[in-house]
Amino acid sequence: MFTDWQAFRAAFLNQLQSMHGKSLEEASPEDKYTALAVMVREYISNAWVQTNKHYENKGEKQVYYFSIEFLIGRLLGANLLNIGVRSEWEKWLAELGIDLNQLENEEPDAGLGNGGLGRLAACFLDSMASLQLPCHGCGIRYKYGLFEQKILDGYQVEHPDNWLKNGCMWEIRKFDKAVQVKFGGTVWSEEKNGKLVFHHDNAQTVLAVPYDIPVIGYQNSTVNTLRLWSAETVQEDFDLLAFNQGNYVKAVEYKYSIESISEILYPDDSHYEGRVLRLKQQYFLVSAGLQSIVRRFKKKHGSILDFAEKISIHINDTHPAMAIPELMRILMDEEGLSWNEAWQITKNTIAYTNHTILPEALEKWPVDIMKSLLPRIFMIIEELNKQFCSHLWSHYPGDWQRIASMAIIADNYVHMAHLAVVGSYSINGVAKIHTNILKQDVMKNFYHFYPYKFNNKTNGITHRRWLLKANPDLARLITNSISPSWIYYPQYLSTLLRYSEDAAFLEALDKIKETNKMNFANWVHNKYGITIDGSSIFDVHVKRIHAYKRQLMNALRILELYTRLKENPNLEMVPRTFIFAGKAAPGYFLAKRVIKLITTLAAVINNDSTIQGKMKVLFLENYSVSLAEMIFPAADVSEQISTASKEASGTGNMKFMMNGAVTIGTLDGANIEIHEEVGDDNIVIFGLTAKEVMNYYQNGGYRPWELVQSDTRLRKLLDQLVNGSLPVPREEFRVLYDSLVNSDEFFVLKDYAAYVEAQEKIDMLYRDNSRWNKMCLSNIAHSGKFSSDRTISEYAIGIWKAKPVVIGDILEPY
Ligand code: GPW
Repeated sequence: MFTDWQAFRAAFLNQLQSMHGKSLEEASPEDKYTALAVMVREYISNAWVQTNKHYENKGEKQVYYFSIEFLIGRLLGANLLNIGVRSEWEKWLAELGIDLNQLENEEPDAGLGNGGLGRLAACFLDSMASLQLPCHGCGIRYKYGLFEQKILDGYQVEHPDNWLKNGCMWEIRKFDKAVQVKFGGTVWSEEKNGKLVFHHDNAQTVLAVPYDIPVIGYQNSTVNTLRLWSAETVQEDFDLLAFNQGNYVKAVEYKYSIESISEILYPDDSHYEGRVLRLKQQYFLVSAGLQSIVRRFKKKHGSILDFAEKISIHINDTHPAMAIPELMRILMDEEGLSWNEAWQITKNTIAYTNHTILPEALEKWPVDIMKSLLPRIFMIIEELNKQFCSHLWSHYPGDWQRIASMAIIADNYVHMAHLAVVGSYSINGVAKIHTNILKQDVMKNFYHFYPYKFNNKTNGITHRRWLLKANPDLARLITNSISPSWIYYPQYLSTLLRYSEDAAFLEALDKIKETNKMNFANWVHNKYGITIDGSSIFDVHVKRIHAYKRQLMNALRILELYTRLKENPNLEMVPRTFIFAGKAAPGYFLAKRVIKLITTLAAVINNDSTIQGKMKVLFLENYSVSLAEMIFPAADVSEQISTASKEASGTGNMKFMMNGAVTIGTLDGANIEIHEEVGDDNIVIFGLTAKEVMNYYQNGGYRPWELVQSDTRLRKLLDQLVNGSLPVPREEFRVLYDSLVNSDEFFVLKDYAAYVEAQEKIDMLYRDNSRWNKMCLSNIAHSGKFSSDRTISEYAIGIWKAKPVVIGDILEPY
């Protein structure tokens, strides 16, 4: 710890000089950012080493969280906060004429994820370290993160996200810990001393090099590790090709083909694409991760037979499900265990979280692709499938239909969710309703067979990043009112309820929201030149653009409101600012058209002076973790309007709630549990229930065209999409129109009237300022349940059987 400003100043200036050869006056903001990041790194380096030592010496169970995505965002601010020096250093920097916020903005926003699934993994890491749990992340170091979104002429345009171009300040390359991963080739076996020995010939070998990123716990000296793997050529392979055969160009091509494995993050969210490179990424991650875990385990422990007692491997959805056959392979082919020994260990080591019931997101890989890319892995899956099916046969003799519906390999595909269920000891959904749908519907046959494996773990978010860091004024008000205990025990937020009738407190809450909204409005003005009314309702819909999330329903209601306002300029309404942000997968045509519809509405409405600024529409470019951190604190209304049953949980809903926004939402995902917490008076719920939706899917009976025929208001509204009244070519929105009128798979039209009514209720509630403030307070006070600390404690106790390891007070600068 620096004793005073002088010491801090000397260290900072010294860092600038030694890293960049510059004085304070000469240094650029980026120079200052990197200097500060190095100071943080040095500050925690001892604790990082000590944490690993403790874990090795204590011999407590270790958990590895495997995820194809970690949407960690910027780390400087969060790290300073968790170390516990943020306010002090901020003050000291200010005395040097430096704005810490500005330095934080120099950091590239690590976008190694698409949306909820990847951000959940990042929130989990923060909670694991803050709860002093020996849990680590295992992922891929994509050279290019999720594309950068620009809006050009109202359309989404994708640009590569070269986030590593100036290096990453947090990673440490560990070349000595590299491992080899094999693809292709042929596998053959021979019997030796009564055992089958497998040989893998002519495989392509890829070098997996780990880069470690520290994960710093909240003021507790725990520094865990996020290990990200990068693909490189084995040097000798490259040399052999290039020099021995004199084929330099071929050698370079070869190098690129290998490195392509960790080149880009696939931009699909809740949708899989059966691309070979994606399969390669998945196997690369699990093989590298498992090899390094087994190696480390063997260094410290006696018998590999104890593996499952000492290690849990958690797979974040099915993307890392090949961890199951890969662990089998390592245990049998490399450690010499029998099939049965390996199987006992594997199925007691792996735990699986399912994040969706959307059929288009359930992964399945063509048998022929898997067979040729991963011959040994496919063999193991085939054997697993054989044994599982015969096991099923003995339980359900003659019930072919049931067995076919549960097989791991069926119709020439490997069904990854089936593999994950069979090969793990725990399967969890991410919100109560989602787990119930898994048990009763999507995985009901599996639930019948393995009832003991299924459990629920409702998602959460880290309140440190999403409240303490993102909304410092609100955090201060809370701390001053109820003590800082909520930071360690977020459930204590409920003690805020004693201020429900306290006018001064509610006033303070109101002021903070007002300030956050003004700051946000200023930022919008500077960036887009658009003026928004800080006293209007900030109605926010931010998330991936997806048909089931129904941004289209919101857009339709905006169009209708605007039309009504044009007809009646004196329409009674609280002015509203509709704020959208989110990326569409580059190949998702309908989602991209929805963006164009929103930007078109924005262009028309924002430039129409006749409506006296009562409405504004914004589509903010490039939704990312750092943009999200600005938006949530400024939101009044949280749009959570997915078709019931489709959103497994949602986590944005929790971030809004924690920042005092009121939810307008369907009874879907975690909205249901938010509703349970805050009660009817503090949330606006509307629309079909999951039961009703699923009943329509199973039994039919919803005919959108009939609804449109019988409802003049809907017909008029939909006509506006295609009758030339919007300033776009006439056919521009025909696809949206058709998707609604012909099938309306996501019940936009069916829920529309209820949605409009719910929005009118919001308008009415907002007019009663003191009532609204109480609603905000209730949401904040009940948000403790949705801290990922609660979620991770439940995983640790209920699934991993992992215990905290106390490191002691050793955070030291040098
Ligand atoms: F399809 N989710 C996501 F299940 O963000 F794999 N990306 C994905 O690819 C999938 C799920 C997958 C989301 C869910 O849509 C969301 O409801 C949930 O809150 C989040 O995962 C975290 O559990």
